[in-house]
Amino acid sequence: MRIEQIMLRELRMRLRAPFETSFGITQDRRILLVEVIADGLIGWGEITTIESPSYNSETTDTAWHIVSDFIAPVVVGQDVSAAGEFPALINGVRGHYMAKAGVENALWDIESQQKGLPLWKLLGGTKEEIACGVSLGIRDSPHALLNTVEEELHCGYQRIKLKIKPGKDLDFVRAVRQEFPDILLSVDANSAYRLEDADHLRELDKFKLLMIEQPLEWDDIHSHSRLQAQLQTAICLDECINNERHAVGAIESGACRIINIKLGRVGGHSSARKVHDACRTRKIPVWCGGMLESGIGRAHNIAMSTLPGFVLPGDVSASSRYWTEDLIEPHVEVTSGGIISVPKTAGLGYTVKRELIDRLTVRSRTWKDRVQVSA
Ligand code: OSB
Ligand code: MG
Repeated sequence: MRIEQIMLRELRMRLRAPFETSFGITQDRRILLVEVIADGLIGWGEITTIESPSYNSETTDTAWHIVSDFIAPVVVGQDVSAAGEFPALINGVRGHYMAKAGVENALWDIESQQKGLPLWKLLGGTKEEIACGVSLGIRDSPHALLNTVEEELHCGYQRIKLKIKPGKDLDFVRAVRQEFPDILLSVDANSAYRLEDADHLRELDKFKLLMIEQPLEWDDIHSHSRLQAQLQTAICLDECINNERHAVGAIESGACRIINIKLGRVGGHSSARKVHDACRTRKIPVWCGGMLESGIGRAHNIAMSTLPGFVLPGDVSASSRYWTEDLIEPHVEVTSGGIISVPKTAGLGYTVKRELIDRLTVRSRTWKDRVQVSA
């Protein structure tokens, strides 16, 4: 596979509703897409950074910088026999997992087209349907939250995840649990608590939660192991896990019983597979997290979710929950049973709407062999 051209674009897309987490409110997304041409085929990837360094340390602008100055110039013109060789090409770039993932995943799209296989089959996926949940942003009142939960359950979603933060936690979870005693329910704190809050977090043990996602600091596996020892509820790590080593360390130190795999956060499909395999060997269930992606990131998430260790419903939801018009066709739809059917065609399995993408693009940069042709 000879990498002939890389195009990086930034799009502006407005979510249908603002999304509030412990670190802030998001509605206007700055989405980065990567389009790679190799052997005459076109592959797409999405860089799943958010706009500020408040989920992890990457942002839309750091990713733009790293791809522009350290990834695209090194990678364009290179010959690789498979997408899995991409990480070795950029071995010298520390961190910046999401920036790397956007480029690597475009190569996986190309390799799957070349082999005439759906991407999920190339990755080793085994499932033709994936189970879906939703992640609900923080609401003003428990009452407002109950209404949303009811709507999402009506749509068929199999698991409800509530974003929480100090002051907006126990009352909200209690209200939902009282109204819906038997649903699969979890919470996600996005690092809003400290180990000293253990007594407070133990109150959550009353609500039969499937998991508490990333309660403590984004880079602190050790404190999670101290907290897990004091909780009945399973901790799920999100922010802390960037690669297989982190996953193994977290599992062996008892820091979590579940892991959320995000393709961007772990640096792309190669690393995601390794994290998945490490968890599976150790009987740790995994599920696919989301980053308010466009359809391109979502299509990659769907492919990854077909691997056999993805046994819990993911934050992979219908296009219409996020966007009035998504970047792919058909839009991702979820059945009344809370399932997405995995596409059967070669590659990503969705058509990329190039005209719409052009319309939403606010800046782009192209690398062709070793020469940058436009800015
Ligand atoms: O922690 O899972 C998270 C969105 C942005 C940043 C972090 C997270 C999230 C979500 C949304 O929970 C998941 C989605 O629906 O895409
Ligand atoms: Mg999370």
